[in-house]
Amino acid sequence: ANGKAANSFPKEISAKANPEANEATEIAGNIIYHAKYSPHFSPLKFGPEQALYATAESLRDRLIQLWNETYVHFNKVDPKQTYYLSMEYLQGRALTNAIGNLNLQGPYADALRKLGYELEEIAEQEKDAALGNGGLGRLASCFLDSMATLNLPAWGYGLRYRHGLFKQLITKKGQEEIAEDWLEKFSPWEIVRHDVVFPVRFFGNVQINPDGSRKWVGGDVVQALAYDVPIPGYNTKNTISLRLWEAKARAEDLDLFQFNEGEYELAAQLHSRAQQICTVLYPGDATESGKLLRLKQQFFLCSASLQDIMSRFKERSTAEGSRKWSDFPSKVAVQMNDTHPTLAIPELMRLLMDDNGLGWDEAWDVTSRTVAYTNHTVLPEALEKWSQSLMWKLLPRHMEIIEEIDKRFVKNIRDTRVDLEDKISSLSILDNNPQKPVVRMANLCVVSSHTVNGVAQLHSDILKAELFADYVSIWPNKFQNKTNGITPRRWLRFCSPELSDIITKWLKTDKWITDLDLLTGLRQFADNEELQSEWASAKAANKKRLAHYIERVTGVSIDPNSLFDIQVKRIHEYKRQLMNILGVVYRFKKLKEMKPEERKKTVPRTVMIGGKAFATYTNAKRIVKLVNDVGDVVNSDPEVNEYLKVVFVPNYNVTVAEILIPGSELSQHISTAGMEASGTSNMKFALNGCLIIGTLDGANVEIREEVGEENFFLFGATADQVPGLRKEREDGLFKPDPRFEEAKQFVKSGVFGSYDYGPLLDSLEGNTGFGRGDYFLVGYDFPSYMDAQAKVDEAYKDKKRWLKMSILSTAGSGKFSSDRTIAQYAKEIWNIKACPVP
Ligand code: HBZ
Repeated sequence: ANGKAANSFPKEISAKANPEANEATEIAGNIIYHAKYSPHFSPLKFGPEQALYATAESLRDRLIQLWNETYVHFNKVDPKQTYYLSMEYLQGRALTNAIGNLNLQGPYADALRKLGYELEEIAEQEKDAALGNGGLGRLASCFLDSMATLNLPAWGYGLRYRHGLFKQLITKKGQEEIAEDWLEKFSPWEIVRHDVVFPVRFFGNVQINPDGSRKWVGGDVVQALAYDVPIPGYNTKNTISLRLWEAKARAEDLDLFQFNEGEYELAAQLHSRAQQICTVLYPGDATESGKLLRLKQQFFLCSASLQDIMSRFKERSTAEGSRKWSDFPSKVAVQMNDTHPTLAIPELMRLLMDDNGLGWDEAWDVTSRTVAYTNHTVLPEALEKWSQSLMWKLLPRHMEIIEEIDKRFVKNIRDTRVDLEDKISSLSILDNNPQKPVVRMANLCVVSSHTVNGVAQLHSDILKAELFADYVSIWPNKFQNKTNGITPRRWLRFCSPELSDIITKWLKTDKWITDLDLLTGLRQFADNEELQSEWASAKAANKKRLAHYIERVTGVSIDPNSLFDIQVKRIHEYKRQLMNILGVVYRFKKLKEMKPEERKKTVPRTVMIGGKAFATYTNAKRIVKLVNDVGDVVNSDPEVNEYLKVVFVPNYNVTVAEILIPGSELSQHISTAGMEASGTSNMKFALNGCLIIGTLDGANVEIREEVGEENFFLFGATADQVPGLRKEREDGLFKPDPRFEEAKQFVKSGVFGSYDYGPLLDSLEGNTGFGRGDYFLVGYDFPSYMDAQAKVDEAYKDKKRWLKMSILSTAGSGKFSSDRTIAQYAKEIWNIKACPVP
């Protein structure tokens, strides 16, 4: 606070009574109005928290206005509309983003200053909405921003989890998880739609009617209640909706008789079962009950969303008389974000046939022309497979439909493709292996969708050549690539205003914010000393801000003049954080061995690693522990800590990323080639002028093409070499580099504490009885990784060269705007057009 009026309740400001009234005065008046008349706290308090809620509510008024106008306009024009179905959205904070997208930065900052606060300070109060795990969830959120900005008639559907992704606490034991609580008070951004409620059934059985039609009856019915989060586009009136469903029981589900008998838990059984559905993001599925809950969540999202979509279709058709269901695909596109919403397929079939009287062929035609599927992984263990018995129990009618889809598909193959006879067992949807009969969700998606896409060129190529190769021979035109993207609003304009202003100044326009290809205009100035010095000072300011943050959350003080080297992403063996930290261990050992004057010649580095490990993923948790242990030893070593610091950044999330990425100089995207479908943080780093050290994996390949190979630190095996290298390793033909052996040995020697890293390091050994035979090829790639790191140090010594590379990196990032990605989905998959609110 600037110490003026903060904390005490400000005097009312009436815009009308004030002849000098300007936008800021009006906004300040609205904020005070909300502080007073939308009270969520004891009266007349105006601390930072009250100021946040009142500020958010003043913005919400505008958003609701725009959202209503958008909705009315879409209703009137009645365009074809896309519905993005996703179990995850990583929205992060919304305040700065909404203010920025509405272009109200100046007025809001002034208004809050009148009330005794700085906008940044108020924005800091907001919780980070983390209704997702990682890349897939953040992608969905970037897509919403682009859909709104491009004025597309498109909506998101998701679940309103009471608790988002766990908070990560770092203790002596390593990572500990604690429940996240974004709704502890309430979210000022959501609008509950008491009139948008749909019943969703679970369990029960299939009734066969006298006319042969079938109906799903009995079981439990819960209510899906809609909460709308308005999503403003940048510099447009269009404001779309993220509709999140919450599960509720009906009043009559409370058994009053039992309750009055004192059987409280029994009486409220249905209530608590309904409540469980949206309690947590990604319930652990090691147990049967966990699996059942996850499947319930998926079906809940699909059923509620489809009922809503179909009722809107019917509603809009009444003007020109009743619309035919065969027109549905010309009005509705449904995009499934991975296989998690696959049940949308049998649910749409069921609703069309059992509730609306369509025959199989008509229903199938409508469904398969409506749905499309995005694949985000080729890792076999990540491909969803649901047990058939669980599915029969929870969704008996859907299992009938899935069986029928499979039967018809298999018959069709048998009739038309004798050459595929021996592939049928892997192409079919049902895997009837008597040991463990399952439904293969990806197969159901491929068979039923009009379009299937991967998320980077290499990934899409691998899908076509490997995972879905036989399907390609059946439907050669079904498969597409849509290289991921990120929103340049949140990931440059708002998180690095300093750098943005410089870009705008040199390009003489701020149009790059919605037309990111314009960044190529920076190339011509990459050698310009004036730009370089401005660039350097913006980067330095961002590094300083990051250093303060690190000191605040970890207590470690880092040198803003050192090279800031960052790897942040979910902890996974294929992402190879272990290679990073072994590289650090080797560097530390060499620094220790050097004479002081030799050390002085090295490039000081601060290595930051952050990310969450899935709670039951033991090796990932060991990696977290190792990074922390290495940090403790290195950072307190008086000989070395001037030249090397190692920090584990706790609780990595969208908000933390907004501080880390602008302050980064080198970032690591070092997955085993072929395993990272795309990556999206690589795009954010590159956009912010951060250089990448990376493998030829996912979108790295395209980033390197765009920024230029001389501005990318490449190393490692290529995707097509990987199978052969694994085989060699298995056959005992691999000769490890001495540096790799030395680093492992150093960890084993106990320098970093007494924790038993044996099992983790064993995973890097060949097939010696333990470990996984270094499946991720850390050993093979380590020497070329270390060589690339040496090139990084060399390049950093030449400040001008580094600045030039940094500028060229930003200049080459235009392709990675999610505006480009979404425009391609709109044109090449959804067939929808912009529908701007006049
Ligand atoms: O999707 C990620 C990919 O790993 C990454 O390469 C890509 O850039 C990104 C966007 O396309 N995948 C995920 O984030 N996947 C999940 O979070 C996930 C969640 C639930 C699951 C499986 C995977 O059951």
